[in-house]
Amino acid sequence: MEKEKEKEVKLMGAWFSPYVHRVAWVLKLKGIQYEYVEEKLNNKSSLLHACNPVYHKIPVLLHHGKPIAESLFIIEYIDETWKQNPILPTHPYDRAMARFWAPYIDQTILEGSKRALYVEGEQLNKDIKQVSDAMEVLEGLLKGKKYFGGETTGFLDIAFGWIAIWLDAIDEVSGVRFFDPHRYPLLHNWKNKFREMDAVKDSLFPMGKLVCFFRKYRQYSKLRLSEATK
Ligand SMILES: N[C@@H](CCC(=O)N[C@@H](CS)C(=O)NCC(=O)O)C(=O)O
Repeated sequence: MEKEKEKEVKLMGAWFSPYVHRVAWVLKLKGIQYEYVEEKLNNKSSLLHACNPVYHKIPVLLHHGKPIAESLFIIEYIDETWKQNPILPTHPYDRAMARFWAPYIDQTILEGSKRALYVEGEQLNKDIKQVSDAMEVLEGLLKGKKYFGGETTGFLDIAFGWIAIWLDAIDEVSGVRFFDPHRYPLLHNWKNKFREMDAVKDSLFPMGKLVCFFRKYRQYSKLRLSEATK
């Protein structure tokens, strides 16, 4: 019966998306079987438009045909639906903090470092400062802990996991060193441990593929930006 229920899970995503991988990591950590559907973001399917009519973005999780959008909400939904290997902290205070920091890091580090791939001048300096301030926050959150979740990985480890994989590729393509291991030694240790987790190890792809993707993204975004400012 339980197995039948598990088969009803579908994840719509794109291979390069950190938001999608974090959902896939949770599904793997909990041992939930699911079907993965790769979306073409330059030619989105009618299913994606129907499932996420507000943002039209991936990831979308379908459970028994019901769509859920936004990666952090999807993770909470999975955690509440399948109780094994809990992801969210148990204490209400820790849960509130996890819910506070996860979107903050998306808005600061994820969006800021991605933008640094194509902006220049004052905006680039602003983004570098925004990312490095938030990296300091992360280093602080790890003080006295093995993982963001404490002794084991939890919601914030999953939410920040992309940093352990994507940021090196962004550094290489942007030419900005966002992740300096000497400046963030705790984060550096955490990164190595995170990449070694079974659920994560299985989903790693060659760094060259991501670097190539970001090079194209950089060219495309620079072109769009220059056309918009003409
Ligand atoms: N806040 C969203 C962000 C998702 C997101 O930005 N997805 C990107 C791919 S990495 C997307 O679908 N972009 C398509 C678009 O913007 O049209 C989440 O956490 O799920």
